[in-house]
Amino acid sequence: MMTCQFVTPRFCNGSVCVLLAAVALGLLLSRPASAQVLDQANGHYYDIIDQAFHWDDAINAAAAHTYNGMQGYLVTITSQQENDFLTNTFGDRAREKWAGAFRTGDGSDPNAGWHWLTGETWDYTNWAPGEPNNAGGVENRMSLKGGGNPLGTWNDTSFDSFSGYIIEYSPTPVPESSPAVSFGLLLALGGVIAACASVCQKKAALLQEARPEKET
Ligand SMILES: [Ca+2]
Repeated sequence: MMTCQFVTPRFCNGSVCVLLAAVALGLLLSRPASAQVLDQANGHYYDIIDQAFHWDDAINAAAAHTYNGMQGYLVTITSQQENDFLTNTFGDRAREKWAGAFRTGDGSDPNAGWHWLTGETWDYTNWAPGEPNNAGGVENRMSLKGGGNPLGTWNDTSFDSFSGYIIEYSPTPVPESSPAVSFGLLLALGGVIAACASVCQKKAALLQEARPEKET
């Protein structure tokens, strides 16, 4: 009897095993290859990742990529030329992909308070019709809009949505201590402190409940 290294022998032997192995290999080979592409206009390289992350996690995932000594970061789209390059290069794969943009403020004006993670100037936008709308009062991150909208248009969405992302690599250093980045870090730090305080309060309450009454 043939054995199969891909699934347990109980469910797999003979021709079934060969078929499943071929399917597994086909799925592996059909995955889009990761490949950096050069935008001749600005000298930057780009890559696109379909695996979905929360926005905050996508920042770290992008930073874990390197190419020719350049560290990746979530794409910053600062011109019509760059936006067109991305949509022409990646086509529909560019839909619902994170970019490195976030909004500060209370969101009463969804167009106000946007920043690039790199600290680059926010003076180009390509919002989809009706966006940004801060739907539900929770949309303060930016991703490329999904199907049913013009390709390459933008949407504000919640940071805890799941999306793939586009990586950008720049041969020149990305500013690391710009006001926008510092503010973003302060926001993140504030969130961590608030979360820790909440956990500490809950632990204190549990300890209080668990503490036996003093004998009198
Ligand atoms: Ca929106």
